[in-house]
Amino acid sequence: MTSFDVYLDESSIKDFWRDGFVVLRDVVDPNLVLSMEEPIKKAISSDSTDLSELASIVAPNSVLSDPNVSSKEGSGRFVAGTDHWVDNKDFANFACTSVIPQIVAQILQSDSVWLYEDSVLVKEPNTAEETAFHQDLSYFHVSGEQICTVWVPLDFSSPETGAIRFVKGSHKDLTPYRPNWFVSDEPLPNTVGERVPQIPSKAVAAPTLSPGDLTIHHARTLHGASANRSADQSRRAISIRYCGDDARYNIREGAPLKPHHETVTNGDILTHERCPKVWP
Ligand SMILES: O=C(O)CCC(=O)C(=O)O
Repeated sequence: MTSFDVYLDESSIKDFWRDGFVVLRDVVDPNLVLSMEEPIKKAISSDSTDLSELASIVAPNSVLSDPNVSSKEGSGRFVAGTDHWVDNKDFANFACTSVIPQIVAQILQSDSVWLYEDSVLVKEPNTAEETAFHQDLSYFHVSGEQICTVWVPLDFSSPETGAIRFVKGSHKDLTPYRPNWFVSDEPLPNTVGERVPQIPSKAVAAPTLSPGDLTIHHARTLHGASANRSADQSRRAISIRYCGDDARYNIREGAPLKPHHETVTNGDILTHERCPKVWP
């Protein structure tokens, strides 16, 4: 049996499967998290996408530009990019060899864990854009129960500064929701499913987090993030998406494809160099 460096208590695993997300405090060395400051700075100054102008979670596929999405008031930008791990060793180590994969193995109750994607998501001070409620699964070309996203903040994040927020228990709703433009609830064209409904504020949990803390949410959990109203504090985060034993490729109509998705067959397990096994 594989042994872990960080053991989670049963209650964290129960919280995840009951609520569709879990908050884990002080589980990653804050120095490791803050060591990603420079790599993030470089990443967002080179190939990233300004979501204020191009509302795209999957930046490499520019089919997502939406003329209906306009920049709202606020001088800050919401900047994002994906798949930095592919050619940056800091991001690769963070996603593949840090304690995060073994934490995910425990939460997903999975013998093995595969990396699906990483994302950098920065809301500069005074960013007016909220991240619209969405369900990650609808963007992913995989199916299964053991699929999740880990959200790791580099800054103190609260509802005033762009904290991630979750619709408690929404992973139990099996309705497939259409992916949206990420800063707008307008669905992506040619996608299938229902539109994400209006979410009553009482259904939403928005934990306050510090570097060293992280959240993990199920791929069906509806979630979004608030605007960053701080005048001087960024909200920088790395999101890493992982799959467990039961995940299989499932190409979703209309959802943006990465090049390697052209070579996979529905029902295949994720043994592809662009979806490396990261645990054990
Ligand atoms: O950081 C954000 O604004 C949203 C993050 C998110 O939706 C995700 O990582 O799945």
